[in-house]
Amino acid sequence: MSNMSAFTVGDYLAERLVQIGIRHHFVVPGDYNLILLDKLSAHPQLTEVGCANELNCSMAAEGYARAKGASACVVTFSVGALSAFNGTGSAYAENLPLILISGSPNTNDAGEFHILHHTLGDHDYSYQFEMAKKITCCAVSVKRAVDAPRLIDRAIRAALIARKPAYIEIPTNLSGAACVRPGPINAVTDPVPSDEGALAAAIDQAAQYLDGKKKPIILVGPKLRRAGAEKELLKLAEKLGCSVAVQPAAKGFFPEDHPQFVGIFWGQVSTLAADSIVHWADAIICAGTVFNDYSTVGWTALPNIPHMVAEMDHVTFPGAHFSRVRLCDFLSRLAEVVTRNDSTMIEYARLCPDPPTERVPNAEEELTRKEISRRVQGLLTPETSLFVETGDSWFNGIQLRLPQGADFEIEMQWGHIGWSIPAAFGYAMGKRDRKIIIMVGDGSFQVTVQEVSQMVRWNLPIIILLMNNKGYTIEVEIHDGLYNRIKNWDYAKLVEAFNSTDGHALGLQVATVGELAVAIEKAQTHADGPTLIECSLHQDDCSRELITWGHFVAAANARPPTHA
Ligand code: TPU
Ligand code: MG
Repeated sequence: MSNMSAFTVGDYLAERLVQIGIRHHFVVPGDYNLILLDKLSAHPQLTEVGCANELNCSMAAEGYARAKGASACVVTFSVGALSAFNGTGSAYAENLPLILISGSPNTNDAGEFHILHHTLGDHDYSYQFEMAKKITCCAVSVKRAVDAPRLIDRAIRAALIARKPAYIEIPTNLSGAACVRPGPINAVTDPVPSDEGALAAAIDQAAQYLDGKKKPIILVGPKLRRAGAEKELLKLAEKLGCSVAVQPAAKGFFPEDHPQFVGIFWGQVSTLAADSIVHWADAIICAGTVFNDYSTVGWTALPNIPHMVAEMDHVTFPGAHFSRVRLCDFLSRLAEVVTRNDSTMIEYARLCPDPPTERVPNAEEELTRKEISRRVQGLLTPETSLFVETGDSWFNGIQLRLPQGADFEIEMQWGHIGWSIPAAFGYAMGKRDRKIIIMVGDGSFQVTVQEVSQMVRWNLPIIILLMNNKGYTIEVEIHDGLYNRIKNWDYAKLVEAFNSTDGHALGLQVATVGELAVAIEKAQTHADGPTLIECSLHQDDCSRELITWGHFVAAANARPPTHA
């Protein structure tokens, strides 16, 4: 067999990616990764998806991991990888196993003290690997083909177990080097089971914690889905019969049409009075929660009673900690031992707000944020996946009522403006049957707009609702200055520029209630490409929640140093 047809390092990697369920790999080519790209795309089950730049490429992979459970982003050395680190950071913050793969210099160059293109111009080529270690759960740098299987398997396994990104660096002259074939994939994918002793002890402790408590409540956080524990949580909730509040980044992880759903809990900007019932409770079962400055509204909404926190692989109580307890095992075992206590539901029925009365405006009225939300609400079906971007879109999206089956995607921990465009594109490649809607602000859209061209290229009927309030309004509400004003664009025309001679993007501009209605109708029938609806809004037309939240986050940012 000639060396060209032998099984190679690149083939090994391709096979492993396919075995963990990846069907698309997101790429930007460069001479350090070209051979690797040839090998990956030669795999019959892998489809190469080109992106316009590496920032977007990494964010597209981040979105694909949301849809498929794992993803791969393949870039060239330094000029590519350093941009892709941003989406990798997002995957770390958002608990998604994104495999970042970078080509790197020929193995001979370091020893020969060559100066190479795309590098810092020094003789040390280890810096990218060292940087990658900080933003992944496992970084490996292949130096010899013989090490590749072991290192590739180690990185992929670490990512899947930790639900974090991993980094694999492969020199340009090793991707095509001969390599052994992979063994069974179970060795890479088998989960680490709970420790039986720790699990049993944690369940005992939980029973003790709940003993004598009269008003238990469940609070669901963003790590619940990443741990694959949504069903188990539902089982526990129904057994206990208590109220279930959800953190903003976990919206949709507990069905919003369920009678026990009591709203999104984030302090003063909570929906459906979730804050009142959380504050009334005397025991909080936290499942996959993240209390950061945003979800606690500038530290004003931390639960102030001792609570237990079940994390992806451990549980912490006031006074006790148990490692190697998987969230799904803990929740389903707890469901078997708890006794029903629906006191928080009885109280919630007393205090929950009545549904708001809806005003239907006339067609000729000026378009408002409220009207856009009303229209998006009407678009939501069980097949919808709604992406909401950093900005007032977070607050508008969180207010919506999700029907059963509708999916809600938000990147609240990393909070990179522009994330929603490439992430929704990547997600769409992984889940072609979903009806995808993006709510995004003008400032965010300007960051990653190029990836609309991939939606055009792949004929994806994604609906983009662009809230054009002509500025960085979320920043205005935190701290205003001239820097929050941005150049206005003709967004509708811009997306149609991506069509060139063969695309089908539709760009529409609306400024009245009636125009929005017509545009939405057009978008719904436009099946062979994306539709962008540019919604013209008054600069000050923003949600009550954004103003309140911005006020408290600004106060948290402005705390003077406690140590001189
Ligand atoms: O609805 P609105 O006007 O708040 O949204 P828009 O227009 O998208 O503005 C977002 C403004 C914004 C900035 C500039 N939100 N957060 N930032 C800070 C920021 C800067 N750079 C990145 C990559 N991410 C950020 N979150
Ligand atoms: Mg804006």
